[in-house]
Amino acid sequence: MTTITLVQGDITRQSVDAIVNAANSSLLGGGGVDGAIHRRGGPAILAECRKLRASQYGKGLRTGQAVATTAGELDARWVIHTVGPRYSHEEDRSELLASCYRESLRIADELGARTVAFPAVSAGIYGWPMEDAARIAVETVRATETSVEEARFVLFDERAYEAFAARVG
Ligand code: AR6
Repeated sequence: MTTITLVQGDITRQSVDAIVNAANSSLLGGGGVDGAIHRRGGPAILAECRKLRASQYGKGLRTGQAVATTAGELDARWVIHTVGPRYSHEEDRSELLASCYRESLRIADELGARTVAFPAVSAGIYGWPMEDAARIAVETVRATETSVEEARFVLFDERAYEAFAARVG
């Protein structure tokens, strides 16, 4: 059984086996959580991302997929980079967002990570409404078979925390 826990705060301050990054397909950094992880984690993470681009991911990481690097100076062993979908009013992309959580947990299992911190993927720059992002995140983690013991959602502000708390109950 995976225990879901909620924390309001900065994901780069978490002490866990793996920290999930809301990345983009370039894997070369950006704003939001991505920027914060690379800033605090230092250059080792970006160096590994560049190697991944040069080897398996020449065209970038596809939306809904995940890949791991070391965690540099973060208090974690790995960063799992996943690419959330941009929110669309025309198209239902929920399945791609669910895939981010499933694939991140699958990679965590491959690594042997037991504690994993997640941000609210797609709910910032990618524009996903927070309540719906929280629903998809919590439902997907609950429905995924995994050896991860703790899935810790780390929510930056109170509104995000409340949205997740309403789902976790
Ligand atoms: N700790 C925890 N949560 C955070 C932190 C932090 N340090 N910083 C922001 N958040 P976002 P996305 C929250 O924009 O929507 C990047 O440029 C934030 O308030 O980081 O998936 C990438 O390179 C929001 O609730 O990710 C991509 O281009 C949530 O984390 C793009 O943004 C996700 O916001 C990805 O956009």
